[in-house]
Amino acid sequence: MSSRFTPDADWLPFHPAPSVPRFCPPAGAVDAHCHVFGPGSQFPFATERKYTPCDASKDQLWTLRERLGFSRSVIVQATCHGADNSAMVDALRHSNGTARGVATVRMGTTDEELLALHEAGVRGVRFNFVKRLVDTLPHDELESIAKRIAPLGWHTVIYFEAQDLEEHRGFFTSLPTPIVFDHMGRPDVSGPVNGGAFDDFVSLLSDHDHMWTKVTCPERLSVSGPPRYDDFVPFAKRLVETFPDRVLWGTDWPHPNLKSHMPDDATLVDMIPRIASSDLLQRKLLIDNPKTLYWKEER
Ligand code: 0GY
Repeated sequence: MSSRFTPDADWLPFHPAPSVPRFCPPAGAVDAHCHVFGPGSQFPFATERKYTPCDASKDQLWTLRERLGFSRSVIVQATCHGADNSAMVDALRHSNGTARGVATVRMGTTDEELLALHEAGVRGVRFNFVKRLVDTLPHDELESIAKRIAPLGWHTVIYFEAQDLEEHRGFFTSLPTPIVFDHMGRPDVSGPVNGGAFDDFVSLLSDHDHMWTKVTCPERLSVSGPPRYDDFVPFAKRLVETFPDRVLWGTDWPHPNLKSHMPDDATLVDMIPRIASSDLLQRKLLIDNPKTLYWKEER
């Protein structure tokens, strides 16, 4: 069935045939940040969305995962689906326990709906402060959502941009759950890795041991660009080495909103040994840490 949605004119589709990475992830490795889009014919995109993507189905995600050498996925609700988590939940339900999810929840979400999300494999909510993606909800609404999901043992995933840290810092520190920041808090990786604005993000994590970060998105953050994304490396490496038990890695497939290039996903996997240089760091990043948040029952 063809989608009734036409992707934005400047939308770059994901790489059609990624290479096999040179780096071989350890058995049980988790891609802890990826999305599914639609298919739009089955799971319509939200009316309030800020972009219309191409379809990127669960089956395409599983194919990519196998090609890259990963065993498990964490599917993060993307803003193009608003608070309708059906596509993500459908993927979880068809994953045979190999995927967990992060949902978008609203004030109107009932307790029964939260329990159904949990039963499907959701283990977190996502709060998004990136203005080009969403009309952000007020802090007090988000706070009451966080209070409701805390008893389920969930965490809060936060997507914000580095220049907005001061505005939201008090809110972040007030939340009652573990917090996971997307994409290292989106630093300017053309700036200094030590002694500049990035220190503020590092201090936030140093001061709060319930805060975690994803060391993701060289393809989004790098100024020096593909295929090596050299400028991204020292930032991710600093976080992996400073907070080895509080970092997660993911592909960000199918890479929403990239306007300059679309990565071969294997080049992203090949960055792992450059940011996590020992077997131990790689094991924590790819297996132990995601287990702590998403497959707690196995810890
Ligand atoms: C990402 C990044 C982006 C988009 C979304 O939910 C989303 O729409 O997350 C972005 O455009 O920076 O994490 O995939």
